[in-house]
Amino acid sequence: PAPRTILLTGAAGGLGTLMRGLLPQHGYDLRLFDVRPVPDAPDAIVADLNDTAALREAVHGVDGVLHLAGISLESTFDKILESNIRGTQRLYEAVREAGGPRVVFASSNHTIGYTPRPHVEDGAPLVPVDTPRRPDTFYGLSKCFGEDLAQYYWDEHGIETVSVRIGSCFPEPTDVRMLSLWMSPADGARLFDAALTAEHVGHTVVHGSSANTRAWWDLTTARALGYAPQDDSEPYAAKLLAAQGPLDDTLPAHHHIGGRFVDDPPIWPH
Ligand code: NAI
Ligand code: 15L
Repeated sequence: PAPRTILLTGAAGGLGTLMRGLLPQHGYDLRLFDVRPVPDAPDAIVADLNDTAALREAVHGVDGVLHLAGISLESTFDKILESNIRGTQRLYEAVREAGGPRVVFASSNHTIGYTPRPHVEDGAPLVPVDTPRRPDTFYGLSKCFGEDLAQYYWDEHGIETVSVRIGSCFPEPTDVRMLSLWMSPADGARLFDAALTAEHVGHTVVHGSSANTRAWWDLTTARALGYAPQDDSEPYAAKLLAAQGPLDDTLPAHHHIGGRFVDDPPIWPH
């Protein structure tokens, strides 16, 4: 089939860089957008999400939008408001004006960060996708807003979105918590592809991770899109557990899904 053209916002970021490498293998042509220059990509649109003229140009003629741009850690409420809340609303307006290509929204585990981690090994159920939201930061709160914005644009304007609550998408898991939340970059590309191509998604919320042996959350809605994860963090487990020890529930950062975002969140540097 002919490559589908998608707008990739946040193309200069960590996940954007990984997806620039992987999504072309799934048949996508990428149009890149970021407020920072994108290395080796002279055609990238370098603009802020609040630049409505740039957004109009960016979404014109695309078959879908993979919306990764935004502040990806905790910050001041004002900065989060500008990039993640206003910026995402402006993107949806441009999408609506363009006739509604589907959006895949990079939501986060931090929408439910204050949920206690389930002891699945002792028989506790996996966390379902409709568990009540318990954001752990202004950052997590902005992702709750993004999911609600997506629902509203579906109900009001018929714009489809898959909100992917990403666990931790990095080349390798780097701590014990991540063994439960890791999404390998290759599985990330598989999930975004499924989210961009599944039929009749309306607004669907999915958990985004690999098929981890130590998973905390349920992947049913992701699999229903056709996502078939191929990776598992388990090969990294012995080394990480030997170095860091098991999670200790007396520590808030170990007891909750959001990890250190619940008490000592990493702060956006800019
Ligand atoms: P990142 O911080 O490396 O990349 C974000 C990119 O967005 C940056 O290149 C930045 O310049 C751009 N950006 C920020 N504000 C912008 C604005 N106002 N206008 C235009 N561009 C703007 O983050 P990463 O790790 O690549 O994450 C990508 C997305 O996925 C983020 O929305 C993040 O919240 C979300 N996410 C990522 C997870 C992960 O494990 N990497 C986990 C959960 C969610
Ligand atoms: C996120 O939402 C962040 O954007 C990412 O940098 C990681 O910290 C990830 O969550 C995580 O919880 O590991």
